[in-house]
Amino acid sequence: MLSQICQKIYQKPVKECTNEELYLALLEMTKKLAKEKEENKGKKKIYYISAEFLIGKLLSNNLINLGIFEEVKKELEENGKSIYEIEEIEPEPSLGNGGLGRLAACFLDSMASLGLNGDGIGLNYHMGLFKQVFENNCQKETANPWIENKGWLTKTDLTYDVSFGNLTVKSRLYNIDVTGYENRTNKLHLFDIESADESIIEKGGITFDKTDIAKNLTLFLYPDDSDKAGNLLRIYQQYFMVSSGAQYILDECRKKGSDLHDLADYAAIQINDTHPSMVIPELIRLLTKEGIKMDEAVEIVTDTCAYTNHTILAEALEKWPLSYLEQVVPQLIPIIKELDKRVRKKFSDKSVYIIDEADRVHMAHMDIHYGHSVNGVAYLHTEILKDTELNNFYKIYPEKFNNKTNGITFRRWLLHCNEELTAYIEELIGSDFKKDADCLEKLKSYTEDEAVLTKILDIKKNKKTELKNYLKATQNIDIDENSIYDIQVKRLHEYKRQQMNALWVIHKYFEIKSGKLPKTPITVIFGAKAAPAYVIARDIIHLILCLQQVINQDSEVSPYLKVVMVENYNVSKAAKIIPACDISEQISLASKEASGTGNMKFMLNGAVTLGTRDGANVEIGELVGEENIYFFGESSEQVIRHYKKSDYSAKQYYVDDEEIKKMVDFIISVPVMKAGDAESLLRLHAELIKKDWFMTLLDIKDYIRVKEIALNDYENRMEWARKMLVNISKAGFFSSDRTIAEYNRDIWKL
Ligand code: 26V
Repeated sequence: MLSQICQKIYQKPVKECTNEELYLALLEMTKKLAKEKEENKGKKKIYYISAEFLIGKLLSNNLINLGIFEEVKKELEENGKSIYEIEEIEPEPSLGNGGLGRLAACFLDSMASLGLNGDGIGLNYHMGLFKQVFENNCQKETANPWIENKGWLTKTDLTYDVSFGNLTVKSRLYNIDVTGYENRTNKLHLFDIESADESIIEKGGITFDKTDIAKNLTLFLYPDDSDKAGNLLRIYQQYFMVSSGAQYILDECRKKGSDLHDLADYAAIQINDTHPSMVIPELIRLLTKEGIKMDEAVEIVTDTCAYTNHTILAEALEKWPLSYLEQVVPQLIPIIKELDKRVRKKFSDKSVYIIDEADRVHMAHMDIHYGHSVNGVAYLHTEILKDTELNNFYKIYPEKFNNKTNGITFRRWLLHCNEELTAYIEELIGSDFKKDADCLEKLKSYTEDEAVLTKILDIKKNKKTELKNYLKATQNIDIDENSIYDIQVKRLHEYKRQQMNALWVIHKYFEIKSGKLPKTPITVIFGAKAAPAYVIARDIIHLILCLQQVINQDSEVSPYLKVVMVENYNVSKAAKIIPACDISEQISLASKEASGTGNMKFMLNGAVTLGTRDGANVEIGELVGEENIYFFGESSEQVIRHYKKSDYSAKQYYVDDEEIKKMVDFIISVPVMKAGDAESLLRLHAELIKKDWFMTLLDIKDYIRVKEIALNDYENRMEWARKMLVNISKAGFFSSDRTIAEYNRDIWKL
């Protein structure tokens, strides 16, 4: 197939083509095949509207979903070419920050794979999330362009006007095909502003005039919002997305025969966190413009929209000052005020008002009152929403609340990233698990089979060697494939507690220095980006990079302990790192991680979790059993109590415990200060002692204790392999196919 295309485009055989030429040929071929599977049947469609779709590279995934990956790989091999080298050419679209955006991408894959009529709606950021480089042991941000003349994006003729208080802009629709696994093709609709101008970005960097909306609107994902101009720009982006999306949805439904009174029979709109919340007042505005009365418009929109909450962190729940909204979207103000008035008329409890006493608009409150469903993303998370954070809403609308535990697409996070494990699983239990993830349970019957356990260990070893080679080639770091790979990769946030893992590294360093050597060497691997304006997060990255330098250069310690901070952690790096992991670090402060999805990817690839009873870790624990997971630390109830009583004092732990004091003080010790920047290290040191809002010192001792048990257990290779196999066999529940089937059953009803 490929050879014909190469002949046609380049008039030469595959073996004479460059990798770049082959990439473009495969791109064209894939797009054509995807188009043939395009369907738009079914009266009702789910529109998943989200500010982020962290889709990552698409080539291999599309080939897998179209069922031609093996064939193409073979044809390339026969011509002396490698699909793995070709996929490196594809630029990576980083249209998301982390879990929330990657979840949206997994959901699109599952909707198409289940044959659901479902599209994504978002923004066509030209740069996406910044590219991270390390300089002087610090994170530096650079621009990350991904759009090329020839790529996955298809420009359409569809344009809309979007009006703001001070200007009207033209939005244009671009599409990306979403191929389902041996199923239909759906679409990701990305809106862009016609007048975007990349030349306003400072060369190589990520700074630009934040006030020049007509030029900057879609340049970056979540530009720095540490100042007013940044916040206003976010509101511009959000409204641009929802207004374009709402016009598109209404047009499409009308074309299918809707008279708009029956919109909810044609459209289900899932609001992914509060970033798209303005879609509610915008739809009401558009419907009333069409002559529908306010009461009915409110009812129609409520029946159509549903809201997913992805965090309980108060600082992450969006509350826009009314004055900002008045400036950017004055046309929505009468509607938002009317919605708030209706709430005030019905309820006396001020905590459920949309506009608070400080004249801030609580976006989530609007979603809950004027959507028909509110869901959390893991069992524990939903319970906490109901019991504490959103309890006042739960009391009003118990029937709206439901849980949808997150999931991941096995096509990317097993079939694509771990072909060897996939092939072996297929050899053992057949290929049904690719479409019905629960079939992985069949692996349970092999937990006593030493040949199978040995093979599982062999595959892991191969993946570890591949990662070793990759890190050598990309960062010139040497690690030992025979060491234990202990991995924490995710966004950098204090609540995720990378700083606790760093303190553990310090603890191990002391042990080794004092002659207490680990039986098997340990490689601690981190990967994380910090939001540019998040100072303490940057300080934590700085500390890890300093530890990497100090420890790896210490010949007494480095044969037993290594630290690696992977540069520019993103989706394609995740695909290389996750299959190589032995111990999966999921150590957030209990109650703070809504779900986590990395935890699921690691488990599926045979890593054993070391974690707190937080987010979906709780469900992982229930599935695999206590003997196949390492839990530590205080429970979410205990943590919530500490916050309520304000009785946690980091200082007390620091003063009372010699060992803790020694670990924390190492941050400002001579060798670390020599490797790094004193201001940053002193700030982090002080933060840990004086504030430590996410209670690192509360759990550090138990973390050290339980991690030691895990490291010891690793020595019994067969026992460990059994744990790995149990984890893989129980991962089926975390397929996003299951999650999406539940959304459809309970919320969308397609
Ligand atoms: C956003 C922000 C922005 C301002 C600074 C602090 C802060 C802290 C957290 C967030 C997270 C926003 C929402 C989010 O990404 N949630 C993630 O969603 C994943 C998919 O449901 C879930 O697995 C993660 O646990 C959750 O953190």
